[in-house]
Amino acid sequence: SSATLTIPAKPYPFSFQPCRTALLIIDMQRDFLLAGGFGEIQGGSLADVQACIEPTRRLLEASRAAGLAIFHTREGHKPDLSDCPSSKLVRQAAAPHSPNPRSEKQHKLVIGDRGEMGRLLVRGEYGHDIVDELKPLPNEVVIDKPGKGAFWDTDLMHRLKAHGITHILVAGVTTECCVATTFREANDRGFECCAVTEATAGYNPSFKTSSLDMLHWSQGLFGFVSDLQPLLECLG
Ligand code: TIU
Repeated sequence: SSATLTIPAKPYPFSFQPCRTALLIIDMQRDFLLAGGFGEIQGGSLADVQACIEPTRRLLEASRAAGLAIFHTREGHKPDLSDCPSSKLVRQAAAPHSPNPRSEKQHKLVIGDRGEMGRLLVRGEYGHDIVDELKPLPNEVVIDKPGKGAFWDTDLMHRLKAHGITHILVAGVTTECCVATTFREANDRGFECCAVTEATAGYNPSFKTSSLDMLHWSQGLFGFVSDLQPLLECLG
């Protein structure tokens, strides 16, 4: 609809037209949310990130009913890892040809290694796909991205423009990593963004709090942050 909706938000109310607004759900993949996945291997708290699945499902349902454009993203790489820079591999664990020696502190498995849900963060693998609760519908956009930010090396910008999108509701995992990076990229490209508190989570609670605080600090440095309930009431 072209009516303007307004919800309470920090630092001040967020107004948007549903026909120009997308729901962008970042990386709600098994590899980040379920046992045996990449997130758990990185040392992430699964209880924290799993707590945002149900709120995100409710937000997705309300957004579908209100006619918002729905965009999902997945972080991952080609099977030959040609799109995974060595910087990304070696920060997690020593890559096969890295000049850096492997340290005890690094993780046992790296991107592309075989985990319990297939090769970690590799496209086409079971673990790389979105959890059942949030499975995309055929008319929804799925962006496969090699980086943390969803604009880097993807056609997300063009897909949003093709839908006439000016405003974005942002959900997903992890708040401190791919959500914050994408939010900042979107702000630089002129999109008005609002993160939804219950529909995002990180691998420890203080990272989530700080990440959201940074987004709206100083009269909206990068954008807005709202709670789920007022948004559901406003969309419904
Ligand atoms: N989706 C996302 O945030 N990817 C990550 O790698 N997250 C971490 O917290 N590492």
